[in-house]
Amino acid sequence: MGDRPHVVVLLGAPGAGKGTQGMRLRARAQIAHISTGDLFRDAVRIQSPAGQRAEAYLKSGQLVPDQVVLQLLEEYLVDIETVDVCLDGFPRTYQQAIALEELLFQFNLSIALVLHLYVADSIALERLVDRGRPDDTIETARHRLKVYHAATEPLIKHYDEAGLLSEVDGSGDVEAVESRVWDVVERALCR
Ligand code: B4P
Repeated sequence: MGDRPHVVVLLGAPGAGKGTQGMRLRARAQIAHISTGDLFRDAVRIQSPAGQRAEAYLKSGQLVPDQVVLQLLEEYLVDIETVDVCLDGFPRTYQQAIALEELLFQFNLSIALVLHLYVADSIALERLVDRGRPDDTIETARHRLKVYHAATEPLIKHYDEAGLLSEVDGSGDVEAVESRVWDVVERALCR
């Protein structure tokens, strides 16, 4: 790939710490951080058409339909041509993974690393409930974990078979996780 920008995908359950570590990576590696969760929360706040379509899904802990996710993402992915990018919370379904591969192909890019941040459900639930965002009630958080296991977890095997997967333990304090994440990213991006 020569000097082409790198694409890093952060995969993990809700509460695994993808957002937390994505922000740290942005600061540490001068890498663009695109969080689909953040994009949707902003879209809901300003009540854009995508936000109006996504609102009920976010509230109930369902995945936003693939078509809406892809429409929203398209305008943000223009950056991908020029800088290294960390995708946080995308892809979350097999269809999204295929759409991402097609998009990267158009830009002559490919995924450098899929980092699976894993934690036990009990830890994820505790973190989410402690955070207390509107979609962090115990019922919604449990449902989001269920959706994760059904729709997103199969991507781990998909990326493992593609030789792109690295597993990182997301338990412990934020700094300890950051250091494990950095070890893997540093190697993948040859920093
Ligand atoms: P996201 O915004 O992606 O939310 P998340 O999975 O809950 O968060 P994350 O894993 O990033 O946890 P965080 O670091 O914040 O998605 C929200 C919703 O958006 C989804 O349910 C879905 O409806 C929709 N959506 C998003 N992307 C989509 C897509 N591609 N397709 C369809 N729908 C989509 O950490 C959680 C808490 O733990 C924080 O309070 C943090 O401070 C704490 N924490 C983190 N690391 C810690 C550590 N090491 N120790 C202690 N606490 C820690």
